[in-house]
Amino acid sequence: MYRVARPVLKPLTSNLFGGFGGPLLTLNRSKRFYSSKFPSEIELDGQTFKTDEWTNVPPYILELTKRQLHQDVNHPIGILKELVETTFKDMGYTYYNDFKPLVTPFQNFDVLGFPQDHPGRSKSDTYYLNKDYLLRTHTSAHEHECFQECKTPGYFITADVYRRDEVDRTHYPAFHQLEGARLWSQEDEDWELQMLKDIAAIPQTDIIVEDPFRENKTFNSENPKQDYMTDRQCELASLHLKKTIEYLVNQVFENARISAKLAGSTEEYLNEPLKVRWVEAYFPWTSPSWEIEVWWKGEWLECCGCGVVQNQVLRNSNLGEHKFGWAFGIGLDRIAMLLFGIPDIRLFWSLDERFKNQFVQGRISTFAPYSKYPGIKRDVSFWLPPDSQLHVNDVMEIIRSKGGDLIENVTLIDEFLHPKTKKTSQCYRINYQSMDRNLTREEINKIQEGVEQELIENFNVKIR
Ligand code: FA5
Ligand code: MG
Repeated sequence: MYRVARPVLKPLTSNLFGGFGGPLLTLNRSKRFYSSKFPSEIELDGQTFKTDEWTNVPPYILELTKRQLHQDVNHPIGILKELVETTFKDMGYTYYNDFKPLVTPFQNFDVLGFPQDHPGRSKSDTYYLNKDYLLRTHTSAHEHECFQECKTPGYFITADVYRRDEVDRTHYPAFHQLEGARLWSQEDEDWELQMLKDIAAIPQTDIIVEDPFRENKTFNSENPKQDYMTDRQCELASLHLKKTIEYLVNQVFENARISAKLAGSTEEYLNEPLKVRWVEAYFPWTSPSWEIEVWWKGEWLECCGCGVVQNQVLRNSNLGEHKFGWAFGIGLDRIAMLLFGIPDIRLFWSLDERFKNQFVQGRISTFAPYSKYPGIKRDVSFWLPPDSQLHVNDVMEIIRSKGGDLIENVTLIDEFLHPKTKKTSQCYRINYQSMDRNLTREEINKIQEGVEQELIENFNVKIR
């Protein structure tokens, strides 16, 4: 989501956008929406926050902040995190796992150079407790403090992150990221020798790498080197970054392969060499920047954004003029879905013993579905008032708030503008399905009524 600034004034079209987050109806933040329902104070981690016109974090999201799945060594997310940490043991990294999800807009956006009008800052994309506090949307929110505090050449951060987003099999409003970073100093006379040594220390892999941006093609006018670095510094930092991520990806996916084979799987992909490719990207706090994609079971999977850290971030962290290095942020949930064969991202949050008992520390095992319960499909259709502030993510949120994890996915299936009245009509299809039991018509009817009521009260829609 932070790779490209999304268009700001997008007419509502069907919900078929790639990337993370639906279309934006408007970014007008002066108008209040969906905030009348919040109490005057909310509590998180024993702290009290006065709500204001920015408040949009519902109680069920605050509950999720207590789960800390990455700290559970017997949970797929925790197992994956440990696998990465073990991989980089003794290679100069400090591990941070305890950062609380509450951060300031300064930490999440300002210090990283997000422009004021970046869509990521809006209430439609981010959960705010109030104008001064939000739930971090990425682990990069802690780069600033880690750069200040870290005593080793590099660090890794694992944490839960939160985004208002679509509702489907691969999107959940809470997920996990692992951030890595590493620095060198221009003041170190032997910086080049040190970097070459550090690069050589990363174990070789058999992974097939497609990278049109290697060595002397590391940067260009579209994806530039920063002026304060020499060409060589930028090239070597980029090479160390890419080799580090390739090694990480290799260890994770090779481990998954070994486990799958041990479990008796004979699928064809298990014998193909692992393949990755690098594509150019943009993040406000790195330059040059890339993303890595992994070829897995016939598809390119985007799993990590990265780049050479912008000097301004390091200077803001009191590191002076002469440090340089890289950072990356990898999403853990989608990788864990592939590794453990987990078909729906909701399952990570399941408290059902039949889920939890399948996983143990240090092992990548394949999830055995305990049942497949039938789903129920329902539509919600309504007319929007003419100057509506309703964002697709607001509808998603209301449905998620009312239906919880019974919501398998939600799609905007129809939308049109009435030529005479100039009113817009929208229809959302909700698929209800439980991971662990059968649903009753009565409970679904109750949720549907609740969703409609909420839409009427908060957005003045007319149900059709
Ligand atoms: C970021 O969040 C940047 N902070 C990454 C970064 C760090 C860049 C350091 C440069 C330097 P992005 O929004 O693309 O970037 O998310 C990174 C990864 O998180 C994605 O590749 C994806 O694997 C995962 N991810 C993003 N959104 C979701 C989501 N809604 N559900 C599950 N995984 C997600
Ligand atoms: Mg991305």
